Parts: sequence; structure tokens; C-alpha cells
Amino acid sequence: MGDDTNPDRGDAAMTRRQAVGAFGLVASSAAAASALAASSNAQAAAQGAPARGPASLLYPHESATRASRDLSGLWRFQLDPTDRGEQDRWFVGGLPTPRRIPVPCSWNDLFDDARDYFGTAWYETDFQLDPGWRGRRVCLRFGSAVYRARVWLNGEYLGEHVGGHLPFAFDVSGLAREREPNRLTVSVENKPQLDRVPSIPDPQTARMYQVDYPQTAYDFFPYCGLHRPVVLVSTPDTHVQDVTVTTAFSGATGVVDVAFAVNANWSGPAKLILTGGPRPISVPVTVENGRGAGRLRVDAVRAWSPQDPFLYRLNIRLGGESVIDDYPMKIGVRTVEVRGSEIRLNGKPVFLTGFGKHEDFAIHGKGLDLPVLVRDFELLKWIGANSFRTSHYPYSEEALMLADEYGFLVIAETPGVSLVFMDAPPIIEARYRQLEGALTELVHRDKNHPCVILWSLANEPIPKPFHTVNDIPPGAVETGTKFFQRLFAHARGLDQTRPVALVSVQGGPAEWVGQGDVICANSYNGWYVVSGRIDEAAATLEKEITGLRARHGDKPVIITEFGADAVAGIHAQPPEMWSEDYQADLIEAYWRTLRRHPYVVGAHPWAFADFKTAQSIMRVGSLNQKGVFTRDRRPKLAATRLRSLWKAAQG
Ligand code: BDP
Repeated sequence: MGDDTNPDRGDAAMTRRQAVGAFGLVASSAAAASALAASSNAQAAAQGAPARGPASLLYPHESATRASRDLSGLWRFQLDPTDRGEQDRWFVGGLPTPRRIPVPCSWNDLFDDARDYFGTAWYETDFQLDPGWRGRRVCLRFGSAVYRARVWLNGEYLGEHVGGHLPFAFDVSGLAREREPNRLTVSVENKPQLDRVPSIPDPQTARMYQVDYPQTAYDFFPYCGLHRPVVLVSTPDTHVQDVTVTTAFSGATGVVDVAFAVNANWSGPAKLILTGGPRPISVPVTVENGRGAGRLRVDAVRAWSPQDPFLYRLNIRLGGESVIDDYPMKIGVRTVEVRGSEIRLNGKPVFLTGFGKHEDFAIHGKGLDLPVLVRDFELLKWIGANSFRTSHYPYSEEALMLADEYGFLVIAETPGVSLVFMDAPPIIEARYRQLEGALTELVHRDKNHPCVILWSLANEPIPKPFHTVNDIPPGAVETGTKFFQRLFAHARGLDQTRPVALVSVQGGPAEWVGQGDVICANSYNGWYVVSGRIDEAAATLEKEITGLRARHGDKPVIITEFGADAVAGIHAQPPEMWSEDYQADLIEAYWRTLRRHPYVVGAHPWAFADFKTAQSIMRVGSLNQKGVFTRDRRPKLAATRLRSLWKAAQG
């Protein structure tokens, strides 16, 4: 953490620049970078720093040519309920009356006056550049800020990013001072807005019969803040900017195709090096105008799978005799495809056992919490899960890297939760653009993870919000159909190597769900419907899944959510709602019913663990208690029940 003194307050260049880009981090940081480049190249040149360009979003793995410094720690923090910080130039003069906040962390569980605060808040810290980084390219990378972040360095506006859960970065070469302390200021704002994703129900048009506080259209607490690490990344001036790896098999040989981009249209020699097998494999590549591509053939390849999550190490090395840049990453060789009613991994059908989860824990909120991450993955292994869904937003990059190592199959979801289609066309269009941007960023970020086997474009889109008394407005289903046609086409344009789906509720609308390669459906018989009657719930489920089959041909089906709230410690014989016994029996009844249908290729009870929600008459203790584990990760009866069912199924 930096100290509180700021020897340099107020004397930096103070030009306040226009916010750039409606949502895109690439657009915003690139535009900001070029605006900045014009104004402060003199400063950069004086420091012998490279001219600024678009910042790479590659995860900041270190190598002989790359270093990074995590700025996590106790920063200064101030709420700004009247939005005066920009006008009063807090990014120049410093925060007037700050308190301390840990980064990364949500602000809501830390301070009583911040729990239900969804306005603008300011973060500030100081840092010193490593003297060894002199003259190198330096970027500032944010893992995620919910929802809109605006960033200043030494009083200079860098740009903004809109939408949480995904990284953004700025090239600060030359702008980050080498001999004096640097001051980093970030405003983070999370106002509930209709045109955001996720959104709130429109109080003007939606007549609600149940209102939560804070009001959300979705069922988790709207935590906000700097949720993931903020990192300084130092690379050579010429550096690898982006990498795309695709893998296939030719008999027992793995075929690894690597395409990569280098900044500033660089041309020259490069090398791809794959290690981890019996001997290193190296392929020379010629980079032309910033583009390089090569193929590695791996004899007797070790395919990545949940049973053997083997990762090779890939280095993309620029230069000939002397190395210009070296980007290291881990890759798994595997294929995924939908064939008939199967999802096939490496040509063999898989059945998904696992859960929908949340990034959620007491006090941290949605802040990256590595101990919880490791514990969760250990518990997933213990219970016999081979997969999970990143409901209902992209999880941290650390979670994805760890899933590669543990061998979990991941359904990677966008932040498109609880989309509705009864609002005015400009609102729906604004949401579309936001979601399309988030999807682009998500695929860009996670395309190289072997663990990601399916993109989920949305969770439970519905024509009109739940808990409303309105009729479905005419045209809402058709509007949604067009919305998803665009979104599916966009997803398939971004990635041809993975299937795409959306997660439906109550089976529909069929025109939306049917666009997926896999039919993903949430089903709450025994809870929200057919409450308290497990046998009838199973019979209703039976009808539901045969109905899905009839509507969607031979596409594979995953039941992505089912379950019941259970308050830990409550028991009942005969089982009744809210007891651990009822939850365990309902989940077992679902499992047994689903397993009778060969085209059902996955069963994910909702949820892995209890998680925080808004306050409502539906949520005891402001918690959704459908967790099979409590919020502090103690197993409920359903956990031991699932463990024996899943172990028995695995033989
Ligand atoms: C589903 C949602 C999920 C909720 C769950 C529930 O997808 O986010 O938490 O219902 O109500 O409809 O428990």
C-alpha cells in the first residue's frame, strides 16, 4: 500500500479527457491511449519510454522478459453520493476525507453506510515504479470493476470501462513517473440502470407484486467495487499482444495451432516452444506486420480431460538469437463438440455433474478470494463434480486457470442474467450492445482455457420480469428472438470451436432456447411450483424433459438448475420444505428422473453454496439457501447424498 503523503499533488498535467467507448475496453483503452499519446509523448520521450499504444489484455504471466506488480492492498476510499469528485478534481487534489479499503474486495460488507450504496465511490493509491522497469512498456491492468470505472494516473485521465467481471488495461508508458511516486485514482459507480446488463425492472412499466431491497431483477446481491487485482505489467516495447490456441487430434498426435499478434505491426523471427511432454517441441515462425501463426505436432499427446487435466507449457518467443519477448502460458490439448444428443470431449460423451455457483463470501463479497476458490474446488472434487457454470457472470481468471488444473468442465456465462423484453426499443438496443461487448471481451479473455466447453449467453431471459402482474407485451417474444439471433451469430463468429447455448426457465421461449447447440433449462418443480410434493415434482419434471425433447429434436439437454432452499440444521420427517431432508430428497428425485433419459447430459443442482441476495420475503437472512453447502462451506445433507449418488454413477 502507498502512504498518505502526496508530494506531487496537483502539478501533473490536468487535462480532463472525454470518456471514451460506450462499453468496449478495447475501444476505450485504445482511444484513450491514442489521445494520451498525443499529449504526453514528450514526457514519455524524456523518460526514454516507448510511445503508448493499445494495451494488451493477456493475463500478466511473468517470464524472463515480463514482470508484474500486484497493487493489491489497503487503498484510500471515499463515497461520493452527490457525484462531486470529478467536478472537484479529486483525481488531482486527492480524496478529501478517505478511509481505508482493501483491494480487491466489494465495499458493501465492510462499512455500514456502504452496504446499500450504489453510487460513485473513489479509490486512490500511490505506487513507485520498479527502477528496473526504466524505459520499458508499462501497462495498468484491472481484473474487474463493477460496474463502471474511470481511471486517472497522476491527474491524467486514462479512460473508462463499463460492465463488471472482465479485465481492462491502459498503456501508461512514460506517464507513470520513474523517479517519483505515482498516484492512481479510480472512480467506480454501480447505479442501478435500466439500460445496463444486468438491469433492474422498470418501475414505470413493471407492476411488481414482490419488491426486493435493493431492487434487482436477479437473485444475488449487487456487490460493487474493485473486485479483482489491479496490476502493473512491464513488457518489452515490442511484445506479444494476443494469442489464440486451438487444438485437435490426428490419431495419437495432438495438433496445436497458435496464432498471435505483436504490437506496432512488427515483423521478424519468432518461435513457438511446447514443453511438458517427453521432449520440447519448437517451431520457427515468421511474424509479418504483427501477425504470426504456427502449428505444433505433439506425438503420443496427453489429452486434457477431467480424469487427466494435463497442461503443456507454451512459450511464444519473439526474436532470433536474442529474445525480444517471451509470453508463457499453459494449454490443454482437447476437443469439444456436440454430436447428436451428446457433448463429446476428445470424441467421448461426457455427463456433467456439478453446480451453478456464485463468486460470493462473507465480508469479501465478490472480491477475489483465493482461499475460498481453492476450498470450493476441493469440495467440488470431494463431492464428485466434474463441472460448474459461472452463473451469472464471468468468474475471475484465477478461477479459470485453476479449473484448467483441476480438470473441471466449465460453462462460461456472460453477465446477461434476467434479460427482459418489455422495455422500449432503445433500452433493449443499449442492453444488446453492452452484452455483445461483454461477450466479445469474455471470449477474448477465456478462449484459450481447455476447461471452457460451452458459452452460455444468458440466464433466464424472459419476455416480462418475474413478480410482475403485467401481461406479456405483444411482440416481446419476437424482439427476444431477434436479440438472440444477433447474439448467437456474434458468439459463433467469435469462436467456432465451442458450442453455444442460453439457459432457459420454464422451458422457454422455445424460439430463443432452440437457437442453442445444447438445450439448457432451469427447473424448480418441488419448490416454486408443485411445492412440497416431491413425487409430483418428479412426474412434472418427466413431462418437462420429454417436452424439451419434442421441441428441440435430438439436441443434448442439461438441467442447469434445480433444488430447494434448506436452512442448515432444520430437519423434518416426513421431509418438508426448508429442511435439509427435503432438499436432499428433491435433488435425489431429480437426479434419478434425469438419469433415465440418455439425451440429458448434465445435472447441476442449484446451488453449490448459499449466497447473499437482496432482502426479501423469499430470502431468510438475505441468503439464497439452495446451497448444498452453507455459505461457510459446511455440507448439508444434500451434499453427502449427492456424493454417494455421483460416486455410484462414476462406478
Ligand atoms: C433461478 C435463477 C437463480 C436463482 C434461482 C432461485 O437462475 O439465479 O437464484 O432461480 O430462485 O431462477 O433460487
